[in-house]
Amino acid sequence: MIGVETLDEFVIRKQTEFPYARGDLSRLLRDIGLAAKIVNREVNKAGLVDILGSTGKTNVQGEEVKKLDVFANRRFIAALELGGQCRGVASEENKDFITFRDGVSKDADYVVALDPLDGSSNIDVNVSVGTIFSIYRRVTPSEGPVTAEDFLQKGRNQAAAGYIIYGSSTMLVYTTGYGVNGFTLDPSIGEFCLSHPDMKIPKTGKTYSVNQGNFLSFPEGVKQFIRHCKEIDKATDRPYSLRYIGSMVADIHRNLITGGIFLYPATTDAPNGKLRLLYECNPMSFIVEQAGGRATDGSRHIQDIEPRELHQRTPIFIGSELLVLKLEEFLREGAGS
Ligand code: P6P
Repeated sequence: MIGVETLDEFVIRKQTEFPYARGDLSRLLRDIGLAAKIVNREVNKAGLVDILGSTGKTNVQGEEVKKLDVFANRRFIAALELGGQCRGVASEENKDFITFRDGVSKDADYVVALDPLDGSSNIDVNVSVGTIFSIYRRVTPSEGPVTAEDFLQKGRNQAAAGYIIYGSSTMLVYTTGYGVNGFTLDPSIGEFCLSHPDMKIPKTGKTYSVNQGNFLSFPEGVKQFIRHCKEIDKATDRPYSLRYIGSMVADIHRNLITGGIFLYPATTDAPNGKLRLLYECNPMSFIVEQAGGRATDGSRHIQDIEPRELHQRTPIFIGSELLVLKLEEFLREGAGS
C-alpha cells in the first residue's frame, strides 16, 4: 500500500520528533490499537455469534451490562496488562481501579481510564458504538502501587486521549496534545491507516445533538438555546438539524467532521449530568479542543474540573467553538431568569 501510513508507523515517526521520548507512550497506543482490532472483529460479528444481548447483570452505574461490554472490557484490560506500558486501569465496567502487579508492568509510567464500549445499548440494533480512552502519567512513585490519585487528575494532565468508533468503517482517532489524527481500519491488511491527518472541527455548524426527551428538565438557558436552533436562520432560510444517535462517540465524531454541538445537560434524573468525567468527557474534550473546538460544563472547561471520584459525572457541552460559546451565552442569560 504505497503512500499509506499505518498507525504503528505514524506513532513511531511522531516519536522521533520527541528526542527524549522513550517510546513507552508509542507502545501503549499500539497496544490499544491491537485491542481495538480484536473488539472490532467481535462487534462486526455481533448478531452472528452469541455475543449480543445482556449478561443479565448491572454495572456500578446501575446500567445493564451487555455481553459485548464484558468482552471489550476484558480485551482492552488484557492488552494493556500484556503490553507492559500501563500500571493500572479505571474502567466504566469496574467499581474500583485495577492495578497490574505482573513484572511486565512493574515500572510502567502510565495509567488508563477507559470506557470499553460506549453506547452499548445500541449494539443489538446495529448502531455505531465506540471505545474511549484517556492516558495519564502516574503521579505517585513508580516503585509503589497505583493509587486513586494517579487517576483523579484534571483532564489538562492527559498525556493522550482517543476513541475508536465501530461504524460503517472502524476508525481510531487520538491526540497526544499535538493535534488530532484519524486512522481507518483496512480489514484487508488488518492495520489502522492514516485517513484523517490533522483533524480540525469547523468553528461553527448547523447540527445540534441532544436527547430532547429530557427538554422539560433542562436548565432554562439550554431550553432557550434549543429554541434558537429551531428558529429559521435568515442566512440559510433553515433551522439547525437535530442529529442524535445516543452513542456519544458517534455523535461527537460526526460533529468533529461536519461541525456541530453535543449537549448532555443536567436533568432531573441526572442532576450532575449523565456522562462520566474521567473516561468519557475528559478524553473527548481533549480531542475536540485539540481540533480547535470547545468543551465546558456550561461555566468551566471540562478539563479544568477537579475529579473527586472515579465515576464522577458532569454536564457537558462540546463541539464547534462558536456554538458552545453561544450556548454559554444563553446559559448566562437563562441564569438570570
Ligand atoms: P440518553 C450511552 O449509554 C451514553 O453513555 C452515551 O454514549 C450517549 O451519548 C448517552 O449515554 C445517551 O444517553 O440518556 O440520551 O440515552
